[in-house]
Amino acid sequence: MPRHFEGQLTGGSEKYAIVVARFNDLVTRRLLSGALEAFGSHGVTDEQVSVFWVPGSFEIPVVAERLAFSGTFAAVCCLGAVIRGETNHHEYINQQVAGGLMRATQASGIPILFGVLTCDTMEQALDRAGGKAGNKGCEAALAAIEMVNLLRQIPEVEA
Ligand code: DLZ
Repeated sequence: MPRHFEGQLTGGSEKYAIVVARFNDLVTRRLLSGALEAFGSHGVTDEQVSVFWVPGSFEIPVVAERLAFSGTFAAVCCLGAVIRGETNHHEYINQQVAGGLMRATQASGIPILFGVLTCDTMEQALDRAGGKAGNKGCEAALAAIEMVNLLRQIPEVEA
């Protein structure tokens, strides 16, 4: 029988950062509420959480990377809402944000959670920000706690 490892959903004493985009803040404020509620209901107090606002999703990666390398935070939750407009602007934002966050999490070894909605319509976004399709901010916060607890079980390897 192999040993299984899984991160528990119980917060400890570590600090968490949230990076949230102001663009489409009708949606992102709801994602933020979901994330804060999830942290609170899983043992992470408000004092353990710092929230960093950026203008839009495109600006999330640089701040997330700085926070991940700061040595202060155990995980960084990124929240944004990219909604398809009349141009293909959203495609550039989506690819750059996802790629930037993946590179930063791999380089830092700190979990960076992708709570950035990529939707065709505002209705789809609201559905995923506390509406009928749940709250992706909440899911990002829970994934952050789980990953912190999982990584703690894996010995660090010198590069
Ligand atoms: C410019 C722009 C557009 C068109 N759409 C979105 C969006 O749907 N979601 C989002 O978070 N941000 C958007 N932005 C703003 C960019 O992310 C960025 O803030 C600006 O291009 C300035 O770099």
